[in-house]
Amino acid sequence: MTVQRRTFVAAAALAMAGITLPAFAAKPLVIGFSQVGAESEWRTANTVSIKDAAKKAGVTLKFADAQQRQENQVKAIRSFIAQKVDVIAFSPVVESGWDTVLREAKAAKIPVILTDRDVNVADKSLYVTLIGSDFVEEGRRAGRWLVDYAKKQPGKTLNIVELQGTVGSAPAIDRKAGFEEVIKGNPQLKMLRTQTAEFTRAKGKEVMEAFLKAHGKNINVLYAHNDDMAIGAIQAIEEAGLKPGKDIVIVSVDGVRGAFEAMMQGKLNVTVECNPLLGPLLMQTAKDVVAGKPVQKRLVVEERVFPAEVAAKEFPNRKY
Ligand code: GYE
Repeated sequence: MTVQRRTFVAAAALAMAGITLPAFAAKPLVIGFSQVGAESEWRTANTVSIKDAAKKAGVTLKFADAQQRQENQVKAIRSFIAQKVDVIAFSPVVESGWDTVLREAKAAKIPVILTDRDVNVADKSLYVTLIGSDFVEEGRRAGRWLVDYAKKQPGKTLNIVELQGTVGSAPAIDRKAGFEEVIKGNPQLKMLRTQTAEFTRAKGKEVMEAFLKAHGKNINVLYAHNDDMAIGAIQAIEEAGLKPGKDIVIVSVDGVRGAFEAMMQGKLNVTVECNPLLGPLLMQTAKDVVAGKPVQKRLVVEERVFPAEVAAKEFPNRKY
């Protein structure tokens, strides 16, 4: 007899005797979660949200940090399969290269939920759903803010430098595409340089230093795919003797506390929100999937744009 069957028989016998088993006798749901890493304030908030939500939902969470490396994520997923977890969830560091390992999960009949970032697989049945933001829209929002800003100074050309996120990651690809779509054909907006800084402060500073060395005062705008890279770049701009937020207008994405602090100091002009608090929705979705309930293929979270003018008012409400 299987353990579950034995539990059932025992519970049935007790029920007949008028005794019900306490709720904690039910087997807790086990989720294996492979996180990208700890590259940004956003990521830290995302990890805290997932761990807290698991605790609150009575879910056993097996958490693995991939340190921004796909091979570590593949290893973690294989180990979750070997451990026969109920659900595998992960935030894929890059979009491509997932077919094989996801087929292995499917063969083991373990449902896969994507959080935050998308994968590029031909067979969409390899995952149940993707919970996260619309990164193309975030890029468009950043672009629209800049188009409006440019309108206020007609005739002036604005030279842009761009700090991209991790090469091959969904947010880097999509935020670039959304931004380009909006600024395309605008005679005032010119892309001078674009390069990855891997979503980190240290790299943001380093790459901005190189941009400044090459183009100096010709740079009018910085578009950073996340706040951390913008914050690193702010340091580089200050060290070069320029005023971030004034000499160089800065547009970034995420809306973390660090960005609000920078806006309140007048060093960052706008941040496009990206919500990292995906934990509660992940737990609920995992429970629904295991219970056999239908879930939507795409669950998108609500987000806003925060220009510097509203930073001080909004700061106390920020949860990450
Ligand atoms: O914007 C960035 C993080 O995937 C949305 O990853 C996430 C991005 C986020 O490193 O700060």
